[in-house]
Amino acid sequence: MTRDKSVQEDQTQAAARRAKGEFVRGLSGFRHAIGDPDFPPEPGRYHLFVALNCPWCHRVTLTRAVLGLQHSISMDVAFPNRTGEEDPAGPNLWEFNPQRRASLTGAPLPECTEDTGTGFSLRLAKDIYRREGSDEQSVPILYDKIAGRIVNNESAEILRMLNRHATALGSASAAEVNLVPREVESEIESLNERIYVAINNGAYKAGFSADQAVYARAFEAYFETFDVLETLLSDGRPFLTGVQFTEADLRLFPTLYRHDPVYAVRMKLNGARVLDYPFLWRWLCRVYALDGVSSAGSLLHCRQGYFGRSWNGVVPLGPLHPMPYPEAYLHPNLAAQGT
Ligand SMILES: N[C@@H](CCC(=O)N[C@@H](CS)C(=O)NCC(=O)O)C(=O)O
Repeated sequence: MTRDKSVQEDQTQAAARRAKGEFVRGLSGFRHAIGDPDFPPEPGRYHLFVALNCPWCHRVTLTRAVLGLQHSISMDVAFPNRTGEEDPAGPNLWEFNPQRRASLTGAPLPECTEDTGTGFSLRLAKDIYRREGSDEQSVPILYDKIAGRIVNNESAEILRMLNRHATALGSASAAEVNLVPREVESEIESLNERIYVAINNGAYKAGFSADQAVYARAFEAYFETFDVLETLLSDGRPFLTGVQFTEADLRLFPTLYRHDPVYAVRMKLNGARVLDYPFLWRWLCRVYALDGVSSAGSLLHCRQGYFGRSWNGVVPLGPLHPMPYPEAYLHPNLAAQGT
């Protein structure tokens, strides 16, 4: 099996599909790897630029946390809302600006930082790309502070290189963690593909496409895959491939974490809540409880970012029942009764 379909979207007739209203995710341009001769694995050398509302960044911050790399890979966090129309550089750009205030709280977000990675205190993610002659602007970015270059901006690949080189990169984990154990590698690959197409990217296809039929197909595939995963977990296994938490779980988590409080409304994925699926809900709570997971994401950034960019920018206050999120993830027994 080629790994491609679990990494990036099929670009066949992308322009024509976009013209008809379909959201088609483009390709990431920087595809070097830690471990290439130019990018040796070393503690303290690499840096991440992320936004905590972005689910592709979330899988990278989760990997960094689960592998114990927080102290050896530094990180900057952009404000969850992009620049506005009034910005001299233009709208819709990721900005490193810890002074900006969240409309939801009226206060700055403490996780947000300036650019501390390039040495130039750049304001925009776009400026980091511009220095290399690229007109991309996406996060996450894996950056080499010694060479002063972008290594890679494709999250699926960043995950694999952090996992492969965790020890050489300075992992502080006492036990060696491997997110892609050989015994279940092919199971992980096929789960990754299904989850990427129908769930991770499927959520965007549903929420960002301007075509009813494209939306309806994405909606259907998304919830069909919820059913498949619910059935998989219904034999009582704690994680998707068995007893061990793997990359497949890690890649499912950012979407499910966002589903009830954000995607159900913002991505028009209001068919059901994760809370309605007893096994998936318990799985979500189980992953949330793993060391480093709760602090690798922020629902406040998610709500501020997704809703601040939609309609009139007002952020919905719920859900409040059966209780607010993310606190709900500390309560596996809130789930509907299993069969
Ligand atoms: N293939 C990339 C996709 C990353 C991506 O789409 N990031 C979004 C944020 S969620 C972004 O920055 N898009 C650029 C933009 O919208 O300007 C990855 O998985 O790393």
